[in-house]
Amino acid sequence: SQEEAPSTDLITLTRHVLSEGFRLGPAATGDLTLLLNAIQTTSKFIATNVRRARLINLVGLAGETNVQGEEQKKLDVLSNDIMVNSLRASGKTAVLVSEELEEAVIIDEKNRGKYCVVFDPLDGSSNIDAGVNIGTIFGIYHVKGENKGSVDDVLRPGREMVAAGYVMYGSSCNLVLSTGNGVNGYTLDPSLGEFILTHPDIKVPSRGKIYSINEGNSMYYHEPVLKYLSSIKNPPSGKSPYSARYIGSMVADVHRTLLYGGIFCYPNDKKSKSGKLRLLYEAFPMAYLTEQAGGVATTGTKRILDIEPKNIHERCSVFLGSKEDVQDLIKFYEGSA
Ligand code: AHM
Ligand code: MG
Repeated sequence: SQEEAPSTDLITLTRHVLSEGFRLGPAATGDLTLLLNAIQTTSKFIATNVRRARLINLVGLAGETNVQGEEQKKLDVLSNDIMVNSLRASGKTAVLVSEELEEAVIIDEKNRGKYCVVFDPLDGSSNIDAGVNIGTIFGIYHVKGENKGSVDDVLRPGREMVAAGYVMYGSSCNLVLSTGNGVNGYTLDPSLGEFILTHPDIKVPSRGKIYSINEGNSMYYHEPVLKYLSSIKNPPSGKSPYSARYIGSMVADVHRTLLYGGIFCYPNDKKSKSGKLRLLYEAFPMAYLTEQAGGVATTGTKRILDIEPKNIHERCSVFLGSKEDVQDLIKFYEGSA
């Protein structure tokens, strides 16, 4: 068999984002490209630390408790520090919101730019010690008008984001990004230290065969969720039931959903009245990517991207994925199924 010649025309993330900028013409200042460059660098740095964690004793507790009362892992703390430092130093940000920090960070005048970044520096922390996929999730807003940057600039519906993405630290390091013009996936080539376009124009299949939910919470679920789950597990004769896949890392579960289709759920229930996932830096970016890939993202009764946040760490119910699957779920909430 003939070996394929290596490509001599690599499309790196920076090249790709720059070409999007050309599309915008003179309106593009290049600031978003520079901001995304800072995010790429932090991703490579975090990826390196995740990979070395077991060797350099970063696994385990940092001895601090974060806003949500959870114990912080060393890698969480480190990843948060890496992101805050790099985003501040980029000179392109005005407000930062991190899952790991109780208050929003307002950037000092000297370093201030026009963008606000909301992020979960290392999501899926329960999976760290087992070496299972974890990730970084981020969303980007432009400050309102000529604002200097305040919490108000991030208490806005997710549909106003100018970009969103995630990085998955797994068998390879993948960065999936949307700047409002579809979704693209890039894979880190460790030898080049560059993210290379490997998954252009990701579209979530209109229907899938997989459901993804922590079914251990069933006893707390509301009626529509129970009925929906029953419908996909007990289909009319002749049809196959759905397969269950649940990693417990939102980035990995959403990544699979975007590529293979199906539905990812983290509903609110009788115990967790608002659900578990955080609106600003978990639900919004993933809803943004899902819609940009042609899928649907809902709380069950409302489009996620239309929610008006009241505080930076609020939570929300999440169902996202293939259009037809999520629409089936919505019918149970409407009582029309
Ligand atoms: P974290 O921010 O503390 O890591 O929690 C978020 C994670 C998501 O990645 C994942 O979808 C969910 O929590 C899993 O929760 P559960 O263990 O309740 O199923
Ligand atoms: Mg998280």
